[in-house]
Amino acid sequence: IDPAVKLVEEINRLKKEKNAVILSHFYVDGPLQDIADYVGDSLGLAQAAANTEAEMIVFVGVHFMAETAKIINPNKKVILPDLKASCSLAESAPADKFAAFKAQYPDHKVITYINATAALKTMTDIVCTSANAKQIVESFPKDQKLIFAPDKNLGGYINSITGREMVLWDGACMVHEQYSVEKIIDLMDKNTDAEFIAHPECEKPVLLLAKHIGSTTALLNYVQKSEAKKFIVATESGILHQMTKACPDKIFIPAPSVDSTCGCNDCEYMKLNSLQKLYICLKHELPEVTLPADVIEKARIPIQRMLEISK
Ligand code: CIZ
Repeated sequence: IDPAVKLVEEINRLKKEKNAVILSHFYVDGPLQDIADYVGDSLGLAQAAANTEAEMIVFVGVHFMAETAKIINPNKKVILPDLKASCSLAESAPADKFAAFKAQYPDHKVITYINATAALKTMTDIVCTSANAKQIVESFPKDQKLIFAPDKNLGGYINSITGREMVLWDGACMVHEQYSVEKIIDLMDKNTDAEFIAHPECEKPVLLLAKHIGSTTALLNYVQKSEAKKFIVATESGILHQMTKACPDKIFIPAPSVDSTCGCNDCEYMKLNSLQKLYICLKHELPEVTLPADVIEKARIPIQRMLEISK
């Protein structure tokens, strides 16, 4: 890219020229959140994708999110800045292995966390996000047997608050599995005025320490409501950008990981996005997310069911 190119200006110009909408996830870097038409969590972004009148969707997040936007909008062009922006949760549940797993439970319905491939969604009764997982699970009668995939930590947490005994697929998010209980306790001891808040993708010992557990949107709402002035936050560090914007006078400390040298609070896939890549992607309308028509047709059903329930 010519260093003289003013990226933000150019991105905004191209977006207008091409009638595109930019949807950014809470976990991408601050400037990529600030340039978006809509910034949010997977549920909000799926809703925004369902409601947009733009001709092209630029998804600044990870691949499964762009796939979801494509499934909802099969006739629109959906592009994302880096096709390699994957998700450890989505990768943890390959479709063939999941099909064999599901076959062992023929009388179970399948709830799939949105952090999954389109192929997995074709084998699903309903999709959920962390913002609506409890509501989606409770939309089934109590005696309905359920499989929850792919996040065992979120599934286990929902089991614990609903009293259900969903069968859990053995998947996890590599960012949320990295937190160190010992270091969090140490940090809490040193910051007794701070509240520790955590995302339900964290492991149970971490969740047991938390004053509040919730999706990114729920955590963001919580820090605005709480009287506390300081928070230790156990989720991907991108959300701190919105928290700081919403509460400039409060202090947000990223929860420490087991290996503090690895920058584990960052999702390496989310962080593949950059303003440069966004500019190139908009300019050349590449890379594009495409899916076979039969996958779109089958995967749309459980996503639409979720959107109906979450209106
Ligand atoms: O649902 C999402 O977007 C994710 C990955 C986390 C959250 O809680 O928002």
